[in-house]
Amino acid sequence: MPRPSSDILAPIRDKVEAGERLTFDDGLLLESPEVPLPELGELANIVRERKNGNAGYYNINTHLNATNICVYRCTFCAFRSDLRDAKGYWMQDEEILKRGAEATENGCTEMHIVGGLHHQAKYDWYRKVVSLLHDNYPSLHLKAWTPVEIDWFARLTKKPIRWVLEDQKEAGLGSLPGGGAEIFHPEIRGQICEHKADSSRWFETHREAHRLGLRSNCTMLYGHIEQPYHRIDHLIRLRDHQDAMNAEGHAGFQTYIPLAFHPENNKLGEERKIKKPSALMDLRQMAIARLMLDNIDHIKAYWIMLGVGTAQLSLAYGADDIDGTVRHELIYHDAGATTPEVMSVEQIQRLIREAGREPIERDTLYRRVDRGAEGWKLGEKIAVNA
Ligand code: V47
Ligand code: SF4
Repeated sequence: MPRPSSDILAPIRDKVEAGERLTFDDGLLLESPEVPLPELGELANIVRERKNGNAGYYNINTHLNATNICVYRCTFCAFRSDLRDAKGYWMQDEEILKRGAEATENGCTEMHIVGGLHHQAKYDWYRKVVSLLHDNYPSLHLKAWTPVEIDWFARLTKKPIRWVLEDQKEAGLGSLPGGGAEIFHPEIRGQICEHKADSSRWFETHREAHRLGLRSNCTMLYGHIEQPYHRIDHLIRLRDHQDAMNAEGHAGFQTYIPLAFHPENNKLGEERKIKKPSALMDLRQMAIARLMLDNIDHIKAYWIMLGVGTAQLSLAYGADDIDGTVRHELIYHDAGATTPEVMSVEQIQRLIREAGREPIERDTLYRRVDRGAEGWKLGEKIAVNA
């Protein structure tokens, strides 16, 4: 028996089926609690399957947070430490190299590198983190530094963003991760991360990176003090940026990752008594992103943050990608995530298959990865329908 469709979504359903772009007001309507979640998921799934068919991408990766000591005090952050805190650490070369060796032995294709802005670290140290790893483990793709870090490097060196990116590229930087975006709208940004790179600096960094031919990701931190219109504003700013880059002939963002606020061990969560977003909210945000971000190829479900069950369900709510095997993650575990430390390739493949999708290993730049007895090699670039 056909399920009755809610009238509220009818105009949006027509647009989605016709491949038409959704407006800011459409986005607000999608945010309305009256919209039934299964219907939202069905719509997002239309876009997901149009773009990425039945593929469920994953990668084999690891994280490196070379220091947690940070000059900033983002109120949502449970990872940072002060200079004199017992929890503070600052890795030396041997430890960084050990992580590179471990990643290579474990068959990782990617290392995700972010961290604190250490009061005493000079720019050369940050450059060395990249060059050490790149020179010793050249097959490892280094997805490193958010615009918050690139902006900090520009301050340290008194050079433009473009110079920093060129210099990092020369050292071995492969692409930029999506962090530091939080919520762009100044009504919220000023309350949660007052001093670090603002939204215009965040976009400037990605613009310069895209113009240099680097790919990057983007994120949004939701489920704290923001309202639905802040979230839709955020998604539309990302979409506008992608349009502008595409118009210049640059490929731009590869993937969007919605990040659910984790309220433990941080000022924002504790003072405002905020609860972690529900799985329903997580799925809603995944689906809304897939519907609004019509010019971004991939939507990633970050299982470390969502939990394994919700990440699996996300594959029916707009996501086409599960990040990743992951190892050495700190940002979410410090903020109360109870997910495991690492997932095996077999587990991640099973999770994708159980969701009815076909598991495909990709590298950071969305090329197929073929594994054999002698290790891994890169296959062709994954095709995505517009
Ligand atoms: O920018 C920090 C967020 C981000 C908390 O590009 C928190 O492939 C929730 O950007 N609760 C860093 N979120 C993580 C990130 C990321 C993760 C996975 C893949 C990729 C990618 C990027 O984590 C920060 C901030 O928005 N964050 N603290 C917290 N308590
Ligand atoms: Fe520092 Fe990043 Fe934490 Fe902000 S989110 S306090 S910049 S480590």
